[in-house]
Formats: sequence, structure tokens, C-alpha cells
Amino acid sequence: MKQESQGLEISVVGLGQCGGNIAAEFYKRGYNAVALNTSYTDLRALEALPEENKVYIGVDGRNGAGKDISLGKRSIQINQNKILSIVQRLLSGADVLLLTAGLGGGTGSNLSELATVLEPLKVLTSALVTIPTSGESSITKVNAVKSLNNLLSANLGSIILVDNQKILEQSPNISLASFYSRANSTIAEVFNIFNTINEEADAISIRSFDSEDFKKVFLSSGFVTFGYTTLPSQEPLTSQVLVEKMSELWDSGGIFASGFDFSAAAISAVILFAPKQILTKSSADVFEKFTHAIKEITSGSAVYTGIYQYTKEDKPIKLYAMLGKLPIPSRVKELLSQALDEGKRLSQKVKVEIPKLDLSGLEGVELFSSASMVEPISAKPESKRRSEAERRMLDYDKVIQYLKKETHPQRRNEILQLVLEDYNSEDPDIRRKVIETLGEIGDSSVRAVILKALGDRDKAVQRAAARALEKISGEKPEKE
Ligand SMILES: Nc1nc2c(ncn2[C@@H]2O[C@H](COP(=O)(O)OP(=O)(O)OP(=O)(O)O)[C@@H](O)[C@H]2O)c(=O)[nH]1
Ligand SMILES: [Mg+2]
Repeated sequence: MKQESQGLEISVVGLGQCGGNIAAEFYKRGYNAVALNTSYTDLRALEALPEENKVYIGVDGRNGAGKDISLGKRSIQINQNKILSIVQRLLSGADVLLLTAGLGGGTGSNLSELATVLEPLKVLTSALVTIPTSGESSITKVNAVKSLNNLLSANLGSIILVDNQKILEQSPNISLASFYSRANSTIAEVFNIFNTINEEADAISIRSFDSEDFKKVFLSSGFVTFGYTTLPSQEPLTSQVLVEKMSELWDSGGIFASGFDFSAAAISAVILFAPKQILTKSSADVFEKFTHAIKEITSGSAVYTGIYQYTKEDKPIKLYAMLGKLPIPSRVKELLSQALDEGKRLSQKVKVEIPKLDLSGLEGVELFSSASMVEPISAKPESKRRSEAERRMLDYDKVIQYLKKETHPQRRNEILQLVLEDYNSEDPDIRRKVIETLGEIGDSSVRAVILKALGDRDKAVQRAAARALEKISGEKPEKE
């Protein structure tokens, strides 16, 4: 967070497309944030984040995990040292790490694996995740419930469940293009409001709710949910109005998953902001009665309170409430039954063999003479120009390991093309790595590039080319 902030120092690590998008929204609000993804394309789209905060963690230079959780898991495992050192370097000094992801994809669904990789940092860690809309695919739903189950056994301070379905219902006519960006800014905004409640410039504290109080509720383990609402400003406050408004907030409002059993909450917080004239008109025991009512609703949770007086009279009364250490909400159980139902149907479909066409009637029918046969399609992929950012993200050590093992010619060629393309980089470090990689894999097919690099404009690249040439053919280049 920004230096002057009084709130918790929260740093965000986003995993997968959704995770990265949410991390970028936090970054825009002054939080430190890093995005990890198996997809170059998705990382490139995060314009708000500096290049060094976007980290490619794919396997063998692949672009995305295609909803395959096991591929996403391998990506995290293979890149665990890289992840750990980047998070340690870029997010040092954080009180809390907030891991963000959309549950359902192949990458973000491995958030519990990421939490395990980051454990050596010994920083309190929470997860903020989205759950899919009812219209999303059965694979997404199955992935989401599996992933949530893994999160339940991870060592987390709390889990915040954002319900994409609820966000969709709140703005049904929104275009798909703006849906995610609207949802993400709401998510980061609501979270930020809670983390900075105590910093409201136009209010003085009567009973303060400080960052330690926030930490107690926020990191109480289990699920956490929070929300805020505005009250009509003219009337004196009564505990009845406060309870009504809060119940509304929990039952329907907000962006978080519904269906929590509030009587199971172990910890709660309510914070009230009101202008002086309202607070002086309201009887002293209103807030006491209100906290008492909350204790009843939550069957005796520990209640943290805050009361703030606005210095400006025209501000609306605001009520913030937070519940912590909650069990699984019924919305997740609903998602589980959809996943079971739709997942089973899909898995049966996948098993059904597609009937073959009966082509016996076409036997002997030749339409072309053998002389007009078209050339077979070349296995060589089209070479594609990669951006400098993509070039920086390729992990050459992994490429070397991969190329040393891979024997399939087409797959080998695809990766080799990626490496060769990077020799076009402006950055001499990248060109040097390319040449070192070519030398390591010892493949004579790349000899021409190494020879070209002997005349590179950078001396270190030239030296690397000489060493590489020696490696692949035992040849020492002649001194000029
Ligand atoms: N709120 C919100 N949800 C998103 C966003 N992007 C994706 N989602 C949802 O998050 C879930 C996972 O999608 P992605 O984040 O694209 O998946 P991924 O983790 O990148 O995984 P792969 O693409 O399979 O590698 C899906 O249910 C999406 O609908 C976003 O920016 N905001
Ligand atoms: Mg993706």
C-alpha cells in the first residue's frame, strides 16, 4: 500500500487471467501487486501493471492452460523458485498477501498450490476468488468446486468469495466486454473501503476501528464477507433501522456469495459513519442495542465496533459490516450440485465414441491424378514476432531442459522457433541467452544462427557464440 496509509499493508498476487485483472485493479488503487499467468497474451493485456510485475509461469513456452488444472499445477511447480523470488523481491514488507484468482480456469484454480509455494515467506495469506456464473461450462464449474475444496485445506487467513453470478444479476444489460472490468473495479473498491475505513479524511473517530481490528476480523480463518449500505439521513438513528439495514445487506446486497449461516459467524464488525447532528439526535444506547442484536443474529460472535462523526453535515449515514470465520455458504453447495450434474453428463458424452461414416461406396473413386497432388502441409510453424516483454518472460533454463528431453520433431521445432525468434531482440542479454541456449542443446541445425552471432554488435554475445560453436562442433572460431 501507499506509504501514508494507516491500513494493513496488503500486497496482491493474481493468478490466471481473472486473478491478474483483479491484481491490476488493486495496483491502480496504490496496492503492490504481481500477476502470474501461463498465458503471454493475458499478461500483455494488463496495461496497468509495470512489465516486471507480470510474470510468465507457463510450461515449455505454452500460451495458457486451457482449463486444464493439472497443466496449471505443473506450471506453478516448475516455476516455484521464480515465483517465490519475484514475490519476495516485489512485495517485501507486506503484512498480508492477498491471492486473487477466478476459480474455474486451468491456471487460477491452482491458488492453493500457489499458497503452498509462498509459505516460506511466512506472511499471513488470504484468498479472494470468484465463482462462476450459472451459464459457464461444466468444466469451469467442476474445476471451481475442486479448487475451492483445496483452498479449504490450505493454510489461509481467510477466503473471500466473489460471486460472478451475483454481479451479473446486478447489471444484466452490461456488455461482456465491460462486465469483467466493472466487476473487478467493484471488487477492489469494496475491499479497499474496508481496509481504509480508519483513514476517512472527513471524519473524526468517536470509537475507532483500527487496522488491528480489521486484521482480527479479516484474518479470522474460514470465509469472510463484508458490505456497506447508506441510510436515510434525516431521522434519528434507531437500533431497529440499523438491524434492518444490516440484514438487507447480508441477505441480498453486495458482490459476495450468499447463503452464509450467520449464526455460525465467530467474529463480526460494524462501523457507523454519521454527521454530528444525527449522532447528537440519536439516543446513546442505540449502538449498544444494535451490537446486542448482532450478537443475537450471530449467536454470540465477538463484535468489533467503530463510530465516526463526519465533519461535514451533508454526508449520508453509512453502515459497514463484516463477518468472519464463517462456514461454507449454501451458494457453494448449489454450485457443487450443478457441477456434479453437468460434470457427469459431460463425462458420459466424452466417453461416447463418435460413429464413423460408411465410405465403402466411395472406394475406387479417384478425383485427382497423382501428379496434381498438393504438397503436404509443412510441420514448420509460422514464425511469429514476439514482443520484447514476451522475450524477457521466456525461461531459457526450462527451455534447455525441455529441448534436451523432447524428441517429437514438431514440438521440438515449435520451441526452437520461439528461441530463434528471440535473437531479433534489441536486448543483448536476451540475444546472449538465445545463443547460450542453442549451444547447450547441441543441435547442429542451429549452427547458422550461432555463426551469425559471432558478428553480433555486442561483445558478450560474440563471446557466447564462440563458446556455443565450440560446444556444438568442437570448433574454435578463428580470431579476426
Ligand atoms: N470477476 C471476474 N471474473 C473473471 C475475470 N476473468 C475471468 N473471470 C472468470 O474467472 C474464471 C476463470 O477464468 P480465467 O481467469 O480466464 O482462467 P485462467 O485461470 O486464466 O485459466 P486458463 O485460461 O485455463 O489458463 C471464469 O469463471 C471466468 O468467468 C475477470 O476479470 N473478473
Ligand atoms: Mg487464462
